[in-house]
Amino acid sequence: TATHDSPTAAGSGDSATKAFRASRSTGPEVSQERVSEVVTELLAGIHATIRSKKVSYDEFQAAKKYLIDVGEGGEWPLILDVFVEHVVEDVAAEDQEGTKGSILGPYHLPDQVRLDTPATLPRRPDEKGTELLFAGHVRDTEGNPVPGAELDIWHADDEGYYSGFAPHLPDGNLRGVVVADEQGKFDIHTIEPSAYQIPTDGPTGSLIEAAGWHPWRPAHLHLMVRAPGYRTITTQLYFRGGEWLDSDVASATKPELILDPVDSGDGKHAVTYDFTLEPA
Ligand code: MBD
Ligand code: FE
Repeated sequence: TATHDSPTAAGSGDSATKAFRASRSTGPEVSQERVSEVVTELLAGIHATIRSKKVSYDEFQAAKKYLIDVGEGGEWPLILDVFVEHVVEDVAAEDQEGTKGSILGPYHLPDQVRLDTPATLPRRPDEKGTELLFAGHVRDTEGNPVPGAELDIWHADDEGYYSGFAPHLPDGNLRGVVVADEQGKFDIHTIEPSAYQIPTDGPTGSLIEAAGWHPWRPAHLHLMVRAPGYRTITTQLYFRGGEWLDSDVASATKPELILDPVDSGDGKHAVTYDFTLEPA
């Protein structure tokens, strides 16, 4: 039983929309040719579905209402990251070496506290969850250490909520930018997150329910690993045996990204994972 009001879909949607707008003050230059080519094919896909599924006027108007609701609920970042981003990531990964990437998702926030290793992510005095020591090295594709690499890490708490997107959590909770040492080594103390459930009281949740799908992502850590001169890796790490690993609603798991923590005897978990960065 929760000791606080549950975050609402509209509240976290608004926060995600604001965070996204703030991260994108200028867009890329896109040529007229590119806009025409991509949008023409996108529309052709929609037209083909209407024909093959014989979509009715009622269904078309219901879809229009639904898309209006997605915008009003602030859920464009959520629904696009859940159902579309994994394919954009697949395409980007075609020419990416080193550690596998995964989707960014809607809940990254910039400018979190910088911490030298060994680091403990900001947490409440009574933070629930199994303690996790997450350690490893950042190296380049030749195996050389990347001194001072930054590990920008953020994850949900033991109830599956993200700070910045749930009003009962302090700003910056379970978020930080950890700076690796001269050997590229990092030690991060945190807690294991719980699985994440898409809010059921907003448009993304109502689509999932209407279609008879499930709203869950397996428990995960989000990371961006970066260093000057290297291509930034955006990825997520999952937990062996975790529920929903084989049916992530966001289709963002990869076998190479599953951690296997061991019990360090005192009820705490420990795991190592090494990152490989390719030259920019
Ligand atoms: C998440 O926590 C997440 O990582 C993604 C990709 C989408 C919704 C919520
Ligand atoms: Fe997430």
